[in-house]
Amino acid sequence: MKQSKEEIIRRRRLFLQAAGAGLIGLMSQSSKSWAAAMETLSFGNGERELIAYPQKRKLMRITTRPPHLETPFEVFDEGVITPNDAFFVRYHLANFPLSINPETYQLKVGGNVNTPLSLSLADLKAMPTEEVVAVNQCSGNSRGYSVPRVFGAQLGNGSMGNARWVGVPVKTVLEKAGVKAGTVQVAFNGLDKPVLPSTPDFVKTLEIDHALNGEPLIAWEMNGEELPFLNGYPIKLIVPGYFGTYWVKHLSEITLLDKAFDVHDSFFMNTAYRLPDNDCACVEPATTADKTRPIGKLKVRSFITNLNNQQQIKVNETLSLRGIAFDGGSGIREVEVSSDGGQHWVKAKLGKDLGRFSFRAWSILLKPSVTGALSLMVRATANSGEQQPMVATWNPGGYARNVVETFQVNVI
Ligand SMILES: Nc1nc2c(c(=O)[nH]1)N[C@H]1C(S)=C(S)[C@@H](COP(=O)(O)O)O[C@H]1N2
Ligand SMILES: [Mo]
Repeated sequence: MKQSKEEIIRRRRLFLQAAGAGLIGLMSQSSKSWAAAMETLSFGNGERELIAYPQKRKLMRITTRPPHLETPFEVFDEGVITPNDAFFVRYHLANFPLSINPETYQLKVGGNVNTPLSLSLADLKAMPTEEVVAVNQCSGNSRGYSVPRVFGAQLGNGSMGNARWVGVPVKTVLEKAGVKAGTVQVAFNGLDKPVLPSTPDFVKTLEIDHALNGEPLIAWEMNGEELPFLNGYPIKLIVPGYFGTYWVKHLSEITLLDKAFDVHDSFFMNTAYRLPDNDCACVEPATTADKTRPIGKLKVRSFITNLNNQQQIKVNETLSLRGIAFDGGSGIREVEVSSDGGQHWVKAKLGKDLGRFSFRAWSILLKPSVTGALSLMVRATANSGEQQPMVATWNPGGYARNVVETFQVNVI
């Protein structure tokens, strides 16, 4: 039965009240954590409570205010598309919206344009749409594995996800507004606000050529449904191939700039989310870089998804391994597995290609012939030629980790 508009709005309010109440309820529950379901990551203080937020199944709670939830790694074995209710959640500012009315929502486009626009959701949805399957990965995904350890949320490998997004290209909207000559960057802002005036707002910028290249989308649909509230309802910026920090949620304002943002304008471009400006984007552990640049494209990565660390497997029995690989948009050329510390590599079979920005499934059959501890390594090579490094590089933010992963199993 089709719901009336009023019913939809009422339900949304109810959900939002539930979200608000949920947050308060959860905060007062921390002393009861002994009773909670837990998941443990393999680094110090890696115990995480599993908590269900509105529209979400139980996810690993990193922080409560603002909510920061990680996807338990088993989810990535369910398929190459990450289900909406299992998709990770990240916010920087505690003052994020708890109530959004889709009827009155407006996206403002202004700055260096011929015609400033104020677009409703209906206006956006009336434009020609595009669809892309793309990975959203937090820059700090896997930060908890940095050695020596670094400041910031101690994330395991679950601050990433892959979804099918539908929306209108940023290019279409900018062209409708009319990009004035001399535009160099485009700034994207969402509805969330700092709690204190001294905290900077979360604003991200793209270079104008990137904003106009047809890839970034303003999306309202995720895996065939409207965006989950905590993933940026009702619209978010999708930047295929780029780290999640650019994927601005609850997108409300686009501003075309005739000069680049400086440090006073955008803390989140000019101070946070920067990498050492050199080829490896790395420095000697526990040092800082003289020069940095904003983080950009995803680096090539791969994981085994159907093995737990220290799992027991049987000698002389065929083991079917499977997993995922992805990169910053050239697509995956090859995935290889090694069971001898990286001396020999066997090519895995690649699964269906859902596009160059998507997770790519892979699988391989292995038959261990001796008992004892076994290290399995997985390494991906992208079409660009980029390959995962065998040794982890280090940077002060613990960003963009992509070392070849090693999985320890016991052959019995
Ligand atoms: N409005 C807003 N958008 C945001 C952020 C934020 O704090 N506020 N965080 C960014 C970061 S760092 C990440 S990793 C992604 C996470 O997207 P998700 O919560 O939908 O998984 O959102 C990005 N977009
Ligand atoms: Mo992030």
